[in-house]
Amino acid sequence: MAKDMTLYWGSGSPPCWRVMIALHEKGQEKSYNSNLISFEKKEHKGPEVMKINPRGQLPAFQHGKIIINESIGACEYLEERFKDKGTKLVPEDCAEKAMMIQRMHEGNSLMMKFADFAFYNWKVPEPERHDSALKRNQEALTAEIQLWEDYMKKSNGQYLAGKSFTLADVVNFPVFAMIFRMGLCEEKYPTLAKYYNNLKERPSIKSTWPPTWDGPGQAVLSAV
Ligand SMILES: N[C@@H](CCC(=O)N[C@@H](CS)C(=O)NCC(=O)O)C(=O)O
Repeated sequence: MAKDMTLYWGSGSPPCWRVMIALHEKGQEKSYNSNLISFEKKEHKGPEVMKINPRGQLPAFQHGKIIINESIGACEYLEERFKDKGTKLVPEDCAEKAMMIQRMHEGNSLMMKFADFAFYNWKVPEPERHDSALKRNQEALTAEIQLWEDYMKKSNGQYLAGKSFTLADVVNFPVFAMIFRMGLCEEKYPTLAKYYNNLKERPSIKSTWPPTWDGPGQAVLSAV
């Protein structure tokens, strides 16, 4: 049967990975055309992707005539569209649902602080760099990660929001996986490390693990 879902994705991109995890959790792993795109070759700026996502960004996701490219939106769409299939990713209970929504969107803050820190050396030309800015970015990221460590202590390192695996985990696990890969110290953040090590064995996560992540990443976060 022809597949009516298509995902263009890039290896190691947390926004792409979260959509893949959602597809797998909702039992749709065999129901979509999976197109791995090379960032290095700038394929994300090619006509196929631009037709779906005019920003030339990944993920680019289409289901029939519906296009939904924003990764968190695509995850929410999949949960809604395949409500009765696979894992239920949104809790019934109102308070648990509120916590899930809160944690899901709070992940943006983690992503932004990670980007400010990690991209500073890569994007700012050397003569324009200041130690004070580097220090400020590092302190902001450390405080942010400590906040998540404290959240996780309350849930004993199991899931980000409540007693079960939810959209909060779908959206944020790829970000934690990326920061541990980039050298975040497991001993310093033991509860987050427990969360990361438990979930990396989950079938939806294991089977969608970024293919370019076979070796260790650049250890830029060891000081955080
Ligand atoms: N808001 C988007 C962000 C997507 C995004 O930033 N994708 C990056 C890869 S992680 C990308 O395609 N970057 C290439 C570019 O912006 O040209 C989402 O979450 O879906």
